[in-house]
Amino acid sequence: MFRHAIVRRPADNFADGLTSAQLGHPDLSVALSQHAAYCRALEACGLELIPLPADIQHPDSTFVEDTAVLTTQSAILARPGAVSRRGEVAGIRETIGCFFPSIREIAAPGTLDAGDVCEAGSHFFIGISHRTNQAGAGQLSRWLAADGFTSSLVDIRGLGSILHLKSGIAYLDNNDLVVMEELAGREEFSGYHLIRVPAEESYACNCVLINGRVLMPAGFPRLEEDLARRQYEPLPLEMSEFRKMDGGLSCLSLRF
Ligand code: CIR
Repeated sequence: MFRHAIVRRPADNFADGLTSAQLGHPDLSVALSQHAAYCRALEACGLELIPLPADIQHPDSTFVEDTAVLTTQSAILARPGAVSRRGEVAGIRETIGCFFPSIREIAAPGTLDAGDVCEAGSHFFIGISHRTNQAGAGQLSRWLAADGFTSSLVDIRGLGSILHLKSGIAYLDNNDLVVMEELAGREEFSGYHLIRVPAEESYACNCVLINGRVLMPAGFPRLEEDLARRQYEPLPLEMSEFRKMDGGLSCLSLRF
């Protein structure tokens, strides 16, 4: 059960953020209305929003999920792999300070983008990516173990198609794991019920279960039907402008 969500509206220079997607230039006004609709959806799921002001110093700062791993026990601040994103963490530290008495952090030489961290009940999958290195993953794994959580590493560096582990998997409930085709055969996921997402719908793997609803990107009918058939309640949201910046749906909020 989540109660809160931290969100940060896109800054005017949102389009100057990092991206490898070749989907064109994002339209700020469309991004703002998609962001507003996303916020309304979070509220409809019963979450109280903690809205942060746009941060012009950090064009990628709307992707708040990457800055911290929040568990039922503690908060671990990330150390983003992209230098241009490191400064985003300070604002999040301040925001979560009043909610989490103990805050830990990933330290150099470790790097970790929390978009590489997928919570699956009491287990966490940690992606080793071009943003998250072994040192960062190892530190996180030790902090999680101290709180009684297990974790395992999933190396995604060979997959050119995804930025973060959570671009390709999402844990829902009851051992159900949404997974992109390229990751479906991985040994790491063999104990789960896999909800396989066809290649043409891969972007929709990044969905998130919030208090009974599954927020997912709009325009991916096969996954939407599959989720509905499994008694999940999909709530599709337009994400086109965030996708242009390599952003998934989950990375627009930090839920706890
Ligand atoms: C970046 O490259 O860091 C941002 N433009 C997108 C980050 C998206 N984060 C995520 O999917 N967890």
